[in-house]
Amino acid sequence: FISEPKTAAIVGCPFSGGQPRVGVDKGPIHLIDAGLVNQLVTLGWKVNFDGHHQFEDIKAEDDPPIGILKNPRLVSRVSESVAKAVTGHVSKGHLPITLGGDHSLAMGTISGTMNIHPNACVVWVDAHADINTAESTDSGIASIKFVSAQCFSQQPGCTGNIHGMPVSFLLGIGSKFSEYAWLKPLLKAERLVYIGLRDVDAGEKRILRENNIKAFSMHEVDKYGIGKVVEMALNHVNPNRDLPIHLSFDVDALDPSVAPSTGTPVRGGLTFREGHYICEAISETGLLVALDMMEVNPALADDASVKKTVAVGCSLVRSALGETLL
Ligand code: B3U
Ligand code: MN
Ligand code: MN
Repeated sequence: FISEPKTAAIVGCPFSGGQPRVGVDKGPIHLIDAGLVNQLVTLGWKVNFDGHHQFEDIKAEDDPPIGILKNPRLVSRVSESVAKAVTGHVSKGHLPITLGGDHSLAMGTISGTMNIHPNACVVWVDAHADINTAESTDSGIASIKFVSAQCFSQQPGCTGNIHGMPVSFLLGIGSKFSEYAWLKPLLKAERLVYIGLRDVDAGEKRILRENNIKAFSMHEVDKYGIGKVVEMALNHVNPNRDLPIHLSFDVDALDPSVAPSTGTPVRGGLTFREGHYICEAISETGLLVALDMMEVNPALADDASVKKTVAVGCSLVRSALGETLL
């Protein structure tokens, strides 16, 4: 699906409106400053990057919550513009690499991919399922208190943050909002698979069950090993290994010891190698058409932790683009 010469297009998205913590908008800047473009060139890719997206013209004049949704218009317009950019790159046979920014951006990236490849499958690597609806987003409060003390103390009421919801919007489940009319629910539940889950709200678990969505939590990673998990995941969404793959990687899927600088770290995550293995195995299929690297927040944790997180973000992207294949 990628034309020769192999070309990657960096979509830098300094955006934080889908969640409450400042700093995640600086993620893409740090990933680029760490030398990502040259690293990919060294791997033999042509790389197009003409600066980070400026969402200036999109700034919502006045953006009060719609029901429980926070920054609903801003998130919608930013994702819509990201969708256009991604569609443009994919239509040329280029591989868009979207650097977040918070994970609400995936409404844009996945819509953008599916506009060109409606049969694409999505591999969502994350500690979280990001599948809350406007109705279910409340269901996290009780568990957050215990699971993530940090989240609770910083943000009483971690609800209505759209970075916890992009998957439900892409699937077309839950309430519809006229502000999101551009977003066509092109994603089918059977073309979606998760790896790395370990902090899933009660309402989200119900949604996963009711929609028969395949998910490999950390429990399955422990039980089967990452090699088997990725094989089973691909067998589910891409049984004949002939469909394009969109990989949406939330850096918080990794253990906080590996990627500490992120908004909602959850202990017990993927090791450095497990994270890379996922990227390598998908690279090996030759079916990757779009990649997201999300939720790197350089404002959280000390300098050494930031460096570590940014470096691992770059390294995962390189693996997805074939670095470790001999
Ligand atoms: N499930 C919670 C918490 C969360 C989701 N994604 C992140 N945190 N990074 C929510 O807000 O929906
Ligand atoms: Mn996420
Ligand atoms: Mn997450």
